[in-house]
Amino acid sequence: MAIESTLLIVKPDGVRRGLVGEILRRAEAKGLTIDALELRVIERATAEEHYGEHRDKPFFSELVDFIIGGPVVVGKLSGESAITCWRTLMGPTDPVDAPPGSIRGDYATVIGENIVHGSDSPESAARELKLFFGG
Ligand code: D4T
Repeated sequence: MAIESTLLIVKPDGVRRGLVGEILRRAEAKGLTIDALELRVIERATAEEHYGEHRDKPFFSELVDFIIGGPVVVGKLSGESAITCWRTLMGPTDPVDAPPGSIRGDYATVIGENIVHGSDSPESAARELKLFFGG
């Protein structure tokens, strides 16, 4: 158990569908604190670095085009075990596997438009928070 911080992104599909308030409500209701929050359009170079681990995957260019294709909300969520708590609230990457009650389970059907992002480890969180908020 430890106080952690994690990167939240409400992806372009979540913003377009008017889900920002609902997603932030769920994070706050869980007990996580919003330490930073901003609406922005992600630059291509930032998106390519963020998704660097997927650079060789067949879906990489589609993934980058999608995440830069409209405004997103980026945020820093903090709290006890914030990384795991936020991943649990989001549900599994593929919405088909996501249980009702999770964000992806309630609002998404396809893996390419899965509404939200959350860092998957302390190392990823540190890297991603630096990339989006400068540390
Ligand atoms: P992100 O990073 O977007 O929150 O997703 P996850 O952390 O839950 O999952 P990931 O890194 O494995 O995938 C990143 C991103 O790529 C999309 N994706 C993934 C896709 O379009 N097709 C695929 O086959 C996979 C595995 C969805 C999320």
